[in-house]
Amino acid sequence: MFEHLKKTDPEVFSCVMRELDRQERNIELIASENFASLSVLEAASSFFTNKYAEGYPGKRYYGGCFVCDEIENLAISRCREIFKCDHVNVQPLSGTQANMAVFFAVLNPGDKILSMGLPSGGHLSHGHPLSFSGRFFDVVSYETDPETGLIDYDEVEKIALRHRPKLILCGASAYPRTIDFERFRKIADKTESYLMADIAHIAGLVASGFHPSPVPHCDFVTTTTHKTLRGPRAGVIMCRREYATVIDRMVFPGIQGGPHMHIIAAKAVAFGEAQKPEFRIYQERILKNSRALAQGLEKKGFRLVTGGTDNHLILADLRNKRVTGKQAQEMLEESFITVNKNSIPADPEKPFVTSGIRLGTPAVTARGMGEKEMYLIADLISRVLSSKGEKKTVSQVRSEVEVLTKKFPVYGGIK
Ligand code: DSN
Repeated sequence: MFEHLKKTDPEVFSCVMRELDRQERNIELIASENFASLSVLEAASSFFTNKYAEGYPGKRYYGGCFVCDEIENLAISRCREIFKCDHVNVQPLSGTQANMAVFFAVLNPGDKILSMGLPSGGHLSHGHPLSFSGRFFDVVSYETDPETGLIDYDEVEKIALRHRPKLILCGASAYPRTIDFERFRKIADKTESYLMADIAHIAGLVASGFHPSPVPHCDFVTTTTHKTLRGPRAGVIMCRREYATVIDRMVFPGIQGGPHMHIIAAKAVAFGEAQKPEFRIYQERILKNSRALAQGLEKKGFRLVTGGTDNHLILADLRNKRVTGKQAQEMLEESFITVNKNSIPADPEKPFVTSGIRLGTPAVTARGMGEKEMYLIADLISRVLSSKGEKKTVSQVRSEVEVLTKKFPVYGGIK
């Protein structure tokens, strides 16, 4: 593989191979990451890279688009079958672009949005002041309960009634529990707001029926395709039929130019994989592993926000371990375990430091690890953090990580 790159650009080839080595060697616990299949990777690096296809199937602004039409229609129809939605736009380049397209399609600058705050597990593109979403719109946030870490739906309703937002956004990037989309719909009906769900993290669970679907309740659903869904790095918008035209017009020509047809081809592959029975088994294993990792950590004295998990991710509050999220991330990285620091509800630390780490099981599950390995990983994490990253422990854990990851190769040693 990569024999041409090796010859023509050894510098880039070396980076590509060292990144592969890192992914094979480390225990990957970043909840938003995954390992796409080789078929997804092949489609993503295919000849569609060369093609401009501005417009939509059957109505393009360039010649030579008949195969592009076929692949985009295939991605659309597979996605519609999986999520049972009226309309799908598969052109967003990322989750943030998908969110931007929905906001710009139905809101005017200055309109009010109600969304989960970043410290509670919301996302930058849901209204953070430094993101376009916070700059163009008037954002009101709801936070999770500081004690339980759970969404307080009565409180969300009170805030919504007080502010009467034009759009309510549910969905999060660090919320370990099931989201009650039906309850959000009831709130949105009381305030006559649009309801939008961003299911980037849980899309794979929704696709396989392990998390209730927002589709029957929401006007708009956005997602990325590379997290639990295990596809290429990109976004998708689903919406009710009546919004199809405004959404499509806002994606192109509103905020994007030519769609990345190679990535749309890879989305079609990923959606095809998500329709197979093995995908459901994979999602079930993600959940079992997440519960096992949570139990393993609790046994080692870790406090988990919300007391556990219903999905693929865990949020650990490290205050009783006397390390910050930043320190923990760095010590674990030294030990070949990749996590990300994460704010916890009512976090006393700044967002760049934080008091927590977020851990997820999609990637370790994709390489075949099971519950036994999750208990082992909890033990490795505990040893590194208890030793405060002491050199001898880190070196011992590194060797144990290497033994473990060699037993579960990601891409079967391709070179
Ligand atoms: N940055 C992603 C995450 O890690 O959750 C969300 O887009």
